[in-house]
Amino acid sequence: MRKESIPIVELLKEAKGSILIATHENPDGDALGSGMALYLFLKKKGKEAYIGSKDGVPHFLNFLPHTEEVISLPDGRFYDIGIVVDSSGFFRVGTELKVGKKIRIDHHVGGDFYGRHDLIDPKAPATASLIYEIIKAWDESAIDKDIATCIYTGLATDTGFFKYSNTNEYTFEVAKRLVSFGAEPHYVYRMFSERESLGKMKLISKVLDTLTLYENGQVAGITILDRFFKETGTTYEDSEGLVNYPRSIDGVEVAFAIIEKPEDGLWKVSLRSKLNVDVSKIAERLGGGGHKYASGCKIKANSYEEALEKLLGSIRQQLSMQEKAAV
Ligand SMILES: [Mn+2]
Repeated sequence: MRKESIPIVELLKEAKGSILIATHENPDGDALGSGMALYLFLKKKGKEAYIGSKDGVPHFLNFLPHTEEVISLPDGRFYDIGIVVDSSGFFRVGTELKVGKKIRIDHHVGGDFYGRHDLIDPKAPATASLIYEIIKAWDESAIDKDIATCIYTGLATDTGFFKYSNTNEYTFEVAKRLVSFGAEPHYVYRMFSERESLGKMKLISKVLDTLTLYENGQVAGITILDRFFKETGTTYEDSEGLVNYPRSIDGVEVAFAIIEKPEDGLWKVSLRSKLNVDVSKIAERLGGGGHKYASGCKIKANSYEEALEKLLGSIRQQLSMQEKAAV
């Protein structure tokens, strides 16, 4: 458990002006859960706080309390303090923001640093657990059912509901506290995981048809073409989490999903590792980033084949480097 003082707490306690909390584009459970929890807490403390997301609130997170208050970014306003959560930098917001002081709260390795008020801990299971530490260091008694639900959602979703390697004693300690403050594990699971549309199921069916193994079965990938969304009446946010299907295959070490984004002229890649391969290195070589077990990048390419070849090239490089290091 964290013992040292947290500089961001002192800064926020003294803050007089407006504070914008921004999530990364296409927010996941940790980004929005963390952001909402900090937003609700700061408002409770009498601060002029706002929360914004470039892509609004996805369907699978619209059960979080007060999400109707999320601002669609950019909104053209100036904020005295900007806090980006669960992101390796403000560029991950996906749009330009006008903010005075910049602060980052995150658990990704590397990324941009804005000064001593940043709170970055790659050992934290989720950004949500860092938000919990901030609130605990300030006034834990302010955690009500709504705030607990938001933090719990970040922690639960980033750990695959307490299955991934970032699940440890500390993860459960925080989860236990949150449940004691009113978070309901079964409710969060049901709302997050069991409200899929028929279209999403049809999308999964199409996507699983593309499943391919590479490198003697060590690598598995799926492809999500833009037309799949159109044919099934789904949208980009429905692709969230599909990369877990290739990862679940026996013998696979690296899983990826490659998603066509024609409006941006690029291919978005999500990477997952099962045990030993560091997929953050694979993503970094292609201009992206992340953690050892989960990372992502965007590839500019003229064709699917070109994008796939670039991706596989970086994957092969990582596999052979790690094989050599293991000898
Ligand atoms: Mn996260």
